[in-house]
Amino acid sequence: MIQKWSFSPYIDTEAVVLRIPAEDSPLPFFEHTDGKYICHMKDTTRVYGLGEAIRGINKRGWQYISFCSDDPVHTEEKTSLYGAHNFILVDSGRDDRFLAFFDYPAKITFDIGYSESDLITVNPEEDRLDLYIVTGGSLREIVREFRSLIGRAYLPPFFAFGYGQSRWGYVSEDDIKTVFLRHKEAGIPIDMVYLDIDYMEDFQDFTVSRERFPDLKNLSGYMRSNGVHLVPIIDAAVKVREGYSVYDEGKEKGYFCKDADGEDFLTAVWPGLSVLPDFLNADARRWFGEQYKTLTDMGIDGFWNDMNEPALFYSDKRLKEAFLKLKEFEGKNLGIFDFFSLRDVLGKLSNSIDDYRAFYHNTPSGKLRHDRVHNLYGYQMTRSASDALKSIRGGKRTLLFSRASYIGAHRYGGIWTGDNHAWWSHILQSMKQMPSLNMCGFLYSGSDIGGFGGNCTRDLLIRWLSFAVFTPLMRNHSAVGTRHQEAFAFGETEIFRHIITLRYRLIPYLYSEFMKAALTDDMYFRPLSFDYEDDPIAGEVEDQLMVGESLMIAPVYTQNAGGRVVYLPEEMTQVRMSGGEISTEELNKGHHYISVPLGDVVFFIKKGYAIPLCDPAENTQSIDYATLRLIGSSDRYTLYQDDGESLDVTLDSVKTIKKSNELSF
Ligand code: MIG
Repeated sequence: MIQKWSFSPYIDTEAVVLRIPAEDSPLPFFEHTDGKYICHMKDTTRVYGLGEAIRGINKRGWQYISFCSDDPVHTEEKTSLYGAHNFILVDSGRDDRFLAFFDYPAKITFDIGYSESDLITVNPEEDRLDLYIVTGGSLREIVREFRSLIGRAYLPPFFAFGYGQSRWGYVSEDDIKTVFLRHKEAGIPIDMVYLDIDYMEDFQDFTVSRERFPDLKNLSGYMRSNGVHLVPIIDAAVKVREGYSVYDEGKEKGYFCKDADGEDFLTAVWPGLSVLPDFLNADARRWFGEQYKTLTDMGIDGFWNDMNEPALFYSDKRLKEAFLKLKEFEGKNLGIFDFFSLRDVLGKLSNSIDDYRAFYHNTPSGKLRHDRVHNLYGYQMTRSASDALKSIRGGKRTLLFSRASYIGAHRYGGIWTGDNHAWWSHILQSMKQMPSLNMCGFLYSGSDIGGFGGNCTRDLLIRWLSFAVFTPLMRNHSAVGTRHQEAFAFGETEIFRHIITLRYRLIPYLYSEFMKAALTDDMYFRPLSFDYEDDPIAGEVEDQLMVGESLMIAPVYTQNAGGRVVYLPEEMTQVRMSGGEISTEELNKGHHYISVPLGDVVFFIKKGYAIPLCDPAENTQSIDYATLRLIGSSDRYTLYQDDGESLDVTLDSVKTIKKSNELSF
C-alpha cells in the first residue's frame, strides 16, 4: 500500500509517476514535530535505502545528508555524495516494516541512529515536502511497490553490457585508437571507449577539437566497424563565449540560470567563465537536449553527463570578493588565524552554499532559488538528454548515465558512482552501493573499476574486475596523472582476458536478469537478507550479493588474500572460472573458506536453478545465443532476449532454455 502526506512543497519534483491523493489522517511511524520526523528503532531494526550514500547496506549508525556534492574523496566520515535518494526502508521484522520516501529537493539530513542509537531523525532544511509511505509484504515486495510509484527503470542498449575503457587523459584520436588496438591485440573483449573532456574544443559542450579529433565521424565509424562505441562526456555548464552557438542561442532565449538581478549567473568550471543551463525549465531542457544531435550525427550513441550537481569551481562574484580579501591581507603581519582565513578565502570558493543561494530557476512553479531545488539539477539534465535522444534516435535506446541524480532520474538514465579511489575499501563500498541503488531504480550502474583517484595496482584491478563482471555498467576509468590501469597496463594480459571474457560469457544471463528486473520493477542486485528474510546470518552479510534470479557473488576485496570466507544460506553450486576454464562443485549450507587465487572468479548458483553461459565473444555484437549452455542444478532457465535496441519491449519475449543444452564437464 502506498500513502502520501503532503506538507506544501515548493515544487512538483516529478520524482513519482503515480498521482496519489494526500491523506488527512495522522502520519504513521513518525512523530512529526518541529519540522522533523522521528522514528524509534528496535535493537534488531535494520534500515535499508538512501541509494548511492556512503557506508553500509544497513544504514544504521551514521548520518547522511542529501545534497548532491562533487566530493572526490569518499571516506567513511563523508555525509554527501553525488546523488540524493531520500528513502529509507525500516525493517523491524515481517509485520513491522515500511518504506518512507521524502520527496524534497533541498538539503535533508537522515540521522539513522547517529545522535541517538535507537532514533531515526529526518530533518529537512524547510518542512515543505511530500512524504510517501509504502507498507505490506516482503522487503522485495515493498521495494517493488515503491518502484511502481517512481516509474520504470531506464533501459540501456545491449552493447552497454560490454566492457568499457575510459581515462581522463586520452587526448587524441590516436590515444583512442590505441586503447582499442591494445585490447584487440591482447584478445580482451571491448565494446566502449569513453571520451573525457579533452575531446572538446576548450571544454565547450557539443564541440570537437579540430586539432586532436579532426574527424570524429570517421573515427566513430572506424570504431563501430570493429564493434566499439565511442561515448563522449557532456558537462553541465556552458562556456561564456560570443560566437559559440550554444552560448549565443541559450543567452538569447534566456535559458541560463539567473542571479538575483535577473542577469545570467556567472560561474566557472572546466571551460572557465560559464553559465548554467536551467534544466528545471522545460523549454531550456528541450533546447539543451537537442544539442546532443551534433554528436549523434557523427555516429555517437552513448553519453555520460558530468558536473551536474552542479559542480562550481568558483563564481565570478565570489572570486572578485576573494581578490579584495586577499588584498586586505597583503603586507600584513599574519597571525596564525589570519593565515587560516587567508587559506579559506580560496579553499572555500568551490561548490559554495552562498553560490547555490545566489541563482534562480524559472520553473513551472515560478522562480525558485537554486538551493531549494538543488538536488533536481542533475536529474533534469539527464532527462533533457534522454527525452531528446529518444526522438533524435528514432526510438532506439541510447547509452546514458549521469553523476548527479535524484529519485526519478532512474527513468532517464543510469548513474556511475563518481570519483572513487584505487582503494581496496572502495571495491566493498561499491558492492554496498549497488543494491541500495537498485532499490530506487538505478539498475544501470557501476563504479570506476580500478578506482578513479590514486594509483591502481595489478592485483587491485584484477579483484575489482572480478566483482565488476556482475555490474551492468562495467567501466575501467581513472583520473589524469594517476598510474595507467587499462587491462593491458600491467604486463601479462591473460588473466585480464579471462576475467573480461567471463563477463561476455555471462552477458546472456546478466542482460536477461537486468531486463526482467527493469520490466517488473524488481532489483537486479539484492542484499542476501532480501532472499533469505528468516536467516539471521544472511541478514548481516554485506560483502556478498544476489545477482538476478539465482546467482550469488562473494568477491575478494582484501589485498594479498588468497580467498575468503563465504556464507551459503542454502546448498549451492559453486562455479569457478580458472584460466578460462569453468568447473562446478556442490557445496552445503553454511560458512566455507573458499580459495580464490588471483585471476580466478568464483560465484554461486542457488539450489534448483541454472544459468546460461555462451561461448566467448570479442564484443557484444558477436555474442552467439546459439551457443548457450546451462550450468547449475536445474534443467531449465527462462531467458529474456530482444534486439537490444528497441525501447518498446515487454516480457513476452522470454523463452525457456532446456537441459538438452546442458554443458557437460
Ligand atoms: O573535475 O572530466 O567524475 O569521471 O574524468 C573533474 C574529468 C571532472 C569528474 C568526473 C570524472 C571525469 C572528470 N570530471
